[in-house]
Amino acid sequence: GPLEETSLPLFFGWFLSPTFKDKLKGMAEDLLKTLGTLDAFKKHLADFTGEAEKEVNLEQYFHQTGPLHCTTKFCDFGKAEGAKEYAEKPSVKEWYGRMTELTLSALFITPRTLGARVTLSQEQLELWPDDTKAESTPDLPAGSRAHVTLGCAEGVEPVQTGLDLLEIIQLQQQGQEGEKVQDLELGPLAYYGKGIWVLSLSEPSLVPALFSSYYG
Ligand code: 2AM
Repeated sequence: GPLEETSLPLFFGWFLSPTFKDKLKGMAEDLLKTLGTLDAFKKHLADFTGEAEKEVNLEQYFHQTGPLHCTTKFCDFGKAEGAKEYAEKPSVKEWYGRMTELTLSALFITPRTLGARVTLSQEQLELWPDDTKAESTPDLPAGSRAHVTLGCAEGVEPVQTGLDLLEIIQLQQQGQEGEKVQDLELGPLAYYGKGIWVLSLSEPSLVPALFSSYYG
């Protein structure tokens, strides 16, 4: 019936606690501010502008709306493959409405997205969907895509953040460490080419988050 048809959310995920949300946004703003001043960034400005001469204000380049979260399963109100199966998983039912602590291990910036990489614990991996093998990168460990979208460039959909992160992890798995640019306050900053910048957090940030769902 109609109730059943509308019972699945847009997505399931971990929603960051409001207090930490501001801290994380502050970290990202600081990084954007610093990156914009670096000669190394200016050298590769064309990655962002398409033409080397143009200026870019990184602090106004990315936009974010809605609650900060780490998507576990995109359900699209039931239209996404595996949505119903995911909602019925015992681990999903067990964890629903409960808090966990997410580990943020890096911040990344690309010409498309700004995000934080989330390193999942074994327990948290139980909430990761099984269908990730269907993704374009089956050789990466489960949960590689876990992230928080902190912003998207004009015209870019948030789904892109996870794809950008997968690209970064794939480069790292291939043995690329990126070109080390500088040690920032929070850790080393590296450039991976094609406008990809990664700040590895020397001390991972622990974020309280609530496992729940979003109906939009
Ligand atoms: P995000 O997880 O990178 O932020 C609503 O659109 C939410 O679901 C967003 O948070 C978005 O990206 C995520 N999302 C949208 N489409 C998706 C897809 N095909 N696969 C995984 N996550 C998706």
